Amino acid sequence: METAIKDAGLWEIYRKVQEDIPLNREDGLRLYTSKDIPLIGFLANMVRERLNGNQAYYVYNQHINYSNVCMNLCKFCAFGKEKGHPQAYEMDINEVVEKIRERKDEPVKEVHIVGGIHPDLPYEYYVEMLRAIKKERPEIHIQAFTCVEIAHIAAKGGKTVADTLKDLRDAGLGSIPGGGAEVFSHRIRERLCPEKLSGREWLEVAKTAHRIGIKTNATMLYGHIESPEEKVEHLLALRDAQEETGGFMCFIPLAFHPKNTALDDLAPTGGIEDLRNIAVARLILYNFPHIKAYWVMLGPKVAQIALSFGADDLDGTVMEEKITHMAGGETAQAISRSEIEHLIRQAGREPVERDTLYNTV
Ligand code: V47
Repeated sequence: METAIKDAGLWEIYRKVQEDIPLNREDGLRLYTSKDIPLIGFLANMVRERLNGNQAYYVYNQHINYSNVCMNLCKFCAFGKEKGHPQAYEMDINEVVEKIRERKDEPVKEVHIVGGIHPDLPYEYYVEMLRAIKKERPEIHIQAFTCVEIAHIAAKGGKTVADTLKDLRDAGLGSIPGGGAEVFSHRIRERLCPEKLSGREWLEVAKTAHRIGIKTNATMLYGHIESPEEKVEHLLALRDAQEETGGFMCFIPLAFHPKNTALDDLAPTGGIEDLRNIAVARLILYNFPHIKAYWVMLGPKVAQIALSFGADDLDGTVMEEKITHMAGGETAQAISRSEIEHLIRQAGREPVERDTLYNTV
């Protein structure tokens, strides 16, 4: 093994991994350009097992997308629609609560709620939505509104991000999902999502949440026009933010799905690319407790293999996912608890059902 690692030019990285020394930009670039995927997986697995042993987590959750109306219309997104578009929709609060009620006899621990950047929904809509969900199902953890939505909600209310987060928390917000980070690079944002919150602003919202005690996740959308340098910069910026606040729970590399988007001439990601992005994230983000292989985007088979390439979490049962499926995702809409546990056991890992904050259920 040691000879293979030396021959692959990964010796220095192996030594750092063994000694728990943070990898630097050059290491990141080497990992993104090396052809030795099994060895990169081996290195990432060392970190994964040091942090999470043999455990692989999943959560019994439910997704609700309250509206797809969006002013940003990012080029990589097939979900967002302009107001007035025939496929545009928005749910009123009763409809959102009805979605919660439909699953009330199931042991759902988390509801994951995201939507577009809606031009007219008022501040109170978001606050009331959380309150109404908590009234219907007080014990459920609400993971809602990406950092991009939080900044938008704050602007709607004429409030600071910190005050908005406090209002949302008082109404029932438990934590914040990792969406909207995309790739922080100016070049990418200019070309793909010029209307969106900048990378710096996204990080500022996340850190503000952490400072008032709200945990968040982080993502990176890969497989479009990004370069290895831009991905490494993205990961290092997240790592630095985590050094400051410690408020990130989990990092999720998101595999770009091109169908029905303005980038539909691009090919979907391959399995090797998916596994590499999981592994490099695990290796660079030493201070992130968890790396999620989101089965909805990776497909259950690649997600299962990812459990040996740095990932320790498969997300959850999900139910009714729209963002990936509108972009041509062919995975199922939901997966049962026994199917997830089977995937995990077959990978030689021990399934652990968790709540959103990674407490064992
Ligand atoms: O922000 C949009 C991405 C994100 C496409 O925090 C696309 O645990 C692929 O962030 N192909 C939303 N991706 C989803 C998300 C998420 C999902 C699951 C768990 C968590 C978590 C977060 O989806 C968006 C964007 O980056 N996205 N369009 C597409 N065509």
